[in-house]
Amino acid sequence: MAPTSKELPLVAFANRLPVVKARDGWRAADGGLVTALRPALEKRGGAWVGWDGGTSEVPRRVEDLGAIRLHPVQLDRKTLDGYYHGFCNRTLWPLFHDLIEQPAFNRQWWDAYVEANRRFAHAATTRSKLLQETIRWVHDFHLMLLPSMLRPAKEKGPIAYFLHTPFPAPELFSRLPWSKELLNGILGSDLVGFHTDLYRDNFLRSCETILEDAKVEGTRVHTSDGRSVLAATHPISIDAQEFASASTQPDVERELKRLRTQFEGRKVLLGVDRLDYTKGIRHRLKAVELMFERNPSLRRKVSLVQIAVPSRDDVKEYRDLRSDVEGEVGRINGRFTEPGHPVPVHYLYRSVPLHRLLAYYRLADVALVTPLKDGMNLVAKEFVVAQAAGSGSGILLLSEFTGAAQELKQAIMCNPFDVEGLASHIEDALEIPEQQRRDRLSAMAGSVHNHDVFDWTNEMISDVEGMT
Ligand code: GDG
Repeated sequence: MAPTSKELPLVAFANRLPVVKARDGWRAADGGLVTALRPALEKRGGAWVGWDGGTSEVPRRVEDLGAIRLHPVQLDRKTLDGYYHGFCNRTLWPLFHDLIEQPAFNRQWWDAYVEANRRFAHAATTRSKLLQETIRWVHDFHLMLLPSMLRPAKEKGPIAYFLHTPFPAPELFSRLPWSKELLNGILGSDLVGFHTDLYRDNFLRSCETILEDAKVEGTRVHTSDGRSVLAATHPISIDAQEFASASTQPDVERELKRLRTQFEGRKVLLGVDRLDYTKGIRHRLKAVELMFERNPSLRRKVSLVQIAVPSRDDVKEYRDLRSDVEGEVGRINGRFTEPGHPVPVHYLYRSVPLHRLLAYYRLADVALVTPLKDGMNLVAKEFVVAQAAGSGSGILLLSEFTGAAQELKQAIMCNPFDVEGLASHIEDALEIPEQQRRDRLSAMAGSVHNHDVFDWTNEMISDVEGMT
């Protein structure tokens, strides 16, 4: 679709506002979405609508977000519990990740989800600054009803929606008692974006089988109110140039030197994940245990560093996961640590600063990116870019059930459910000749540089621009 000559301002809608309160005041939050949208928001002018995190003092602007206006949405405790902790984290998240855990269905959570989406819509329709013509871009599974709630004000410009998680097959999605409502909510958009063709096709097949009054033709859905909605594949990426340049800064080099001394004489396997059951950490640890069990010689030669960023620890499944992971780490170290030698598994239950994360990326001989299901997985992209920038030759072991596997074809692909196979893949990865490792890495880093996060933003915007 050809862009119109007039560049419309952009209003982003996401669960959270892109700011955090630091000791010395408010600043922009770290995170892929802020990085992705900031240039377009700054260039076109724009605003961000998001939950205020429970504090009423969020400023309307923060210095490092330039002219971007912040529009906080307030949610009372009960609505937040039902909407976020309940429907988002305990219903949609497991359902959209192929039922790795069982989703819970609860009508009060659903009511709270509807109410929270209404509050976002209300925030947009009552603020005079947001009443001008804009591109409205709604993000993720938290706000699936919002596009249709924004639709009545159609003079305000086109609506885009992007789903950051997978979209499940219709056979799974239709188990949700509110599957119709969610599809109709998303179909309030003009453009619906997904990471992969599979997720896009699952969405289209769901529209076809679940909605009686919608007609699917190719990648378009014709709605009963006479509109045509485009479903498109636009895989998210990272700011590759910035990651590459940050990876060789003096603070990273210093940290890397320290880590190389610490792990001298050992090959390093690396896992970096939010502590989430979708990320396959339990299966990964079992595979590492099996590897040590059947290769006693590797016990002094290989270490696993697992960074597990605390996440959703108010949900039982996440607390259980933490205790399983910590039990498994304890068991492996108890079984395989040799007196006078370092432990085989270094487990960090925390978020590390970016320069340290980059040093770990550069240190690793093999990155274990083995989710059971993952919309994209940015760690995989960050790893190959950081390694290539530091002239490394690390191997990426990548689950075939990630969106990233559709792009990073030179990774060693694995099925993380197959623990024995995964152990064999790790053993084999440690033996890959250097030239082959370098060739694989440079092809993958090249593909991330060729399609970075700004391409993603521009493609979504240029698809939706002029669609009204
Ligand atoms: C959702 C979808 C999709 C991790 N540990 C540390 C740290 N991180 C940063 C990484 C990366 C980000 O967190 C994680 O992004 P992922 O894509 O891997 O995973 P989700 O959080 O599940 O994100 C996912 C994504 O949305 C985007 O659409 O790819 O599929 O689930 O950027 O670098 N950052 C720092 N310290 C850490 O310890 N500084």
